[in-house]
Amino acid sequence: MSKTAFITGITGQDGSYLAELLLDKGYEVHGLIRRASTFNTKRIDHLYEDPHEKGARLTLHYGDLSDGARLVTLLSEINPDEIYNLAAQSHVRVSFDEPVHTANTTGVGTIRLLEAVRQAGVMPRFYQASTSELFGATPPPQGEDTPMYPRSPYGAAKMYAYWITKNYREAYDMFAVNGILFNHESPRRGETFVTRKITRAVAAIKAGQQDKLYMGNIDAIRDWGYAPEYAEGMWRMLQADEPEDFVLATGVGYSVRDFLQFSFEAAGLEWEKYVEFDERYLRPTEVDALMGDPTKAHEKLGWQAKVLAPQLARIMVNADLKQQTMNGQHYVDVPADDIAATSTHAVER
Ligand code: NAP
Ligand code: G4F
Repeated sequence: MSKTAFITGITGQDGSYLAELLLDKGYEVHGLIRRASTFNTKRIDHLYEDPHEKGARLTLHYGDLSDGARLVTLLSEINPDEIYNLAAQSHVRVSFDEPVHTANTTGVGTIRLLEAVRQAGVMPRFYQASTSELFGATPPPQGEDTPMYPRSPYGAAKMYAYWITKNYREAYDMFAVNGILFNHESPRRGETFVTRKITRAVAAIKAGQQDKLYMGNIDAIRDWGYAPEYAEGMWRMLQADEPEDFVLATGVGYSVRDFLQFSFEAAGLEWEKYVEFDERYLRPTEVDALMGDPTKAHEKLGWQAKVLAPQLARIMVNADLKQQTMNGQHYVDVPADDIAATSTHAVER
């Protein structure tokens, strides 16, 4: 019997890789998508199957984490074996601009989904997309037992989601787990996160379409891994014998400055010639350094990150260069992200 999974955030970076993984494993996959005035399914278009075709295993449903009634209806209909709650307003800088919206989706959205599970009377295993942002001001290395000190409305909202997931595990005996994931990136990464902002700029500079890249705090340290590997880790957490929380990380930290160097080098460029500071990209409170301790995931799940930041930068630069040379046409591994490469997008953060 094939399993059925329900993924919120299926149109995001992680959702697209997770959907691929589960379909490859023979799952029937249901995804929650938001109604938008333009198409927002670019990252999963290559997975789309005509629902009229017999045996189609990917189904998309309109809905939103702000609409609890809709979640109850969907879960009653789908009766999933596994739920992956990946949906969120996931941008830390934007969360300072939209703190209430972030709390409502990233935080309270999680309890809506957990309550929908109870009200629908279904018994799925539940994965919550928790984050290294929970550790915030606590210095590295950070592991499952490290004290948490979030430093943004996003981090605080995820803190609520983290604890309510634990609480439902303890209160209702649910198989509900937190994956505490450190930063993970890919050619499908949202264009305003720092790695993708850099690799897109490198491609645009190389193509002569851009001459400057404006950045905020380039001394920040992050533990950057490769997103497809992290999707595998999420799945493994739900296959474990017991529900437990796990850190996924590479265990190695690099600065944003390092990532600039790796990325520009990959295109034969010197970053110092192009990068300038713009205070608009600073955050009111910054998380200075994140570097995870993935020992538990290695020992209990057999999970280990293989791609580190230098290789990751090359993968992403090559994909963005390729997208440039394809002149905007569809490129197989980068499902048609917005290819208007520029660092000056009006609301870029
Ligand atoms: P992402 O690319 O920003 O994707 C976020 C997804 O959430 C998108 O599918 C988005 O839909 C959806 N979404 C946003 N608000 C929603 C709402 N109100 N109702 C329903 N769906 C909504 O994020 P990601 O990088 O894939 O990350 C996945 C999850 O892991 C997020 O919860 C993030 O906070 C967490 N996380 C990420 C990292 C990382 O380094 N990537 C690390 C730790 C934790 P649209 O496409 O319509 O916008
Ligand atoms: O790429 P970032 O925006 O990611 P951040 O804030 O670490 O958050 C990401 O990872 C979290 C896991 O730790 C996730 F939970 C969250 O959803 C998201 O995926 O910024 C990384 C660092 C920050 O210190 C930021 O201040 O890069 C610094 N930075 C410097 N200049 C910049 C810029 N960040 C952005 N986005 N844009 C800049 O120009």
